[in-house]
Amino acid sequence: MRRGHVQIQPRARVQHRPVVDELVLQPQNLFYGIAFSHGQNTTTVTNFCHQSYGYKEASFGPIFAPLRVESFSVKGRGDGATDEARTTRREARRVLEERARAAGFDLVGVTGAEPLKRGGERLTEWQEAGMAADMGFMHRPAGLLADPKRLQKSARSVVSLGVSYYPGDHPADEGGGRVARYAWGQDYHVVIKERLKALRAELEEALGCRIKARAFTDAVPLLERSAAQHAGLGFFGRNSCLINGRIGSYFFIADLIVDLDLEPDTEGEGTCGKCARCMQGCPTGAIKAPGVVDARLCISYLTIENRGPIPRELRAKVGDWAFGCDVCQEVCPYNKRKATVSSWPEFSAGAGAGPYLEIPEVLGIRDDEEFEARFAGTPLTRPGRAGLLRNCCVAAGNLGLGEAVPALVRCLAEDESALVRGHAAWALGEIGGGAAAEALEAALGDEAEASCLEEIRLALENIASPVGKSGLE
Ligand code: B12
Ligand code: SF4
Ligand code: SF4
Repeated sequence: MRRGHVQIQPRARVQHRPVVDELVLQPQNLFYGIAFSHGQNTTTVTNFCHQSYGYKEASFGPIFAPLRVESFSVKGRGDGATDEARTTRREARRVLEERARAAGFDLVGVTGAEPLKRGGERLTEWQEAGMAADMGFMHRPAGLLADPKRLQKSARSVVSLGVSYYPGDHPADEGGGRVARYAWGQDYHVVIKERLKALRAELEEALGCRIKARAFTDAVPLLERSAAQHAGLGFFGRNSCLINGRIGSYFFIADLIVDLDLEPDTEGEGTCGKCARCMQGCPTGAIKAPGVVDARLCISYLTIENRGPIPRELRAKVGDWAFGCDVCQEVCPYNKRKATVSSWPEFSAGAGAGPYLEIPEVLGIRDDEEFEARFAGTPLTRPGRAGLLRNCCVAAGNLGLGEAVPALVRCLAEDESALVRGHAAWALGEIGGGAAAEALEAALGDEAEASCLEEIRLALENIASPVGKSGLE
């Protein structure tokens, strides 16, 4: 909706009201909007829209003395764009809902572009406690991450959209590296952005005006969960995920920051009640308090954003997760009852890497080119080749995967990345057996990197000791 103002003469009956009220139009009037007076003779209408769209009202916060205009004649025609559609924020909100649903979004909500105060405060506490780990993009000041206007100066509303990615559950006993559900299919950043761009174009057409918008999902420094909660998409669960009473929490949040005035939704409400299953079930104890996740301990961080080694003391707890983690969502009663399979084919298991990685195959990827060819277009490129191989080493070690030993031996001997060699050594130490011990002994003589030498020594000690091994060749 374009904004502008139009001068009108308060010729007929103009009643002063104590609160902002709607503008009741006579058929001959061209604009709807909020009227306020400038002294005796002039009244200005702002946020108007064209009558031909048939909107009945437009209400706004009190700016000046509010008026109820029951009849008036229009002197000017606003910003002159007479052919452009202008609609009230309520109607624009209705159109948004309709188009967003047609585009496949499961949840639609709107909030104003004001700073997210509570979210910003909680973010600051989280950062100060060191829980942002080394994610550079999460160390930005709360004033930036909590303020949509820092992303787009002309922002008036934040449209928050939810799209279910739930692809079903992991098949049992596949013995591979487990992939979190949100990453089974194609790269959601790309897929959703395309639909957001199309949605914006559709809105421009439907509303007959140009819309300045920033469209993104999980890509820009904004507290998306906080904005989505304000926009009514759901409530914060104890696992810190946003939960929607109708579809649970397996959904992405996508945003359109726009220069439109849209009627905002009421905040999302709900409760975990007495449940604390996620806090009890988290394998690493990462949920430190209700709604507070320490990224340093979270398997999702350790296997995706972390560029360094997975701390030795946490490796066993990572289990077979090779990319991300769903435990705190799997145990959630909201998901058990409400999760329904995504209607977006791009997020199905067949569209990307699927629920499990074939560990020996991934461990055989020796260079970035091959890695790109295998995983391009999926979220699994995020940790990079070395990061994903590191994760597969840990999963192999925890699964006691004898069939991965030859690939691990090659990683230890040949891989250019010290991160991979070190974790391969660890995995061989966990799996144990003659071939693993032999490869570790050989590597002890060949390895130059201190951190790897340490891993090799500890792995040999682990093999020598009968305690603490998770499997045998
Ligand atoms: C950094 C990040 C991570 C980090 C840190 C996670 C975390 N909990 O902070 C790591 C890598 C661990 C991670 C993991 C995951 N992530 Co992530 N992540 C983000 C990112 C980029 C920022 C999150 C953030 O701001 N964290 C800082 C903390 C302080 O913020 P917060 O957890 O949102 O906490 C808010 C609440 O405390 C809230 N709040 C305000 N008032 C109140 C009141 C109460 C009572 C409570 C409880 C909370 C509350 O305000 C805070 C600020 O918004 C967002 C995208 C984005 N730009 O927002 C995606 C995002 C949160 N991630 C997402 C997903 C899908 C995941 C995973 C499920 C992926 C996976 N399967 O492995 C896991 C879930 C782990 C978990 N339990 O959170 C989705 C979540 C969708 C949803 N329905 O909630 C998002 C929104 C991406 C997207 N656009 O869809 N993620
Ligand atoms: S994603 Fe996994 S590790 Fe992270 S908080 Fe949830 S259960 Fe814990
Ligand atoms: S598992 Fe229970 S406590 Fe955790 S988010 Fe779900 S309902 Fe809330």
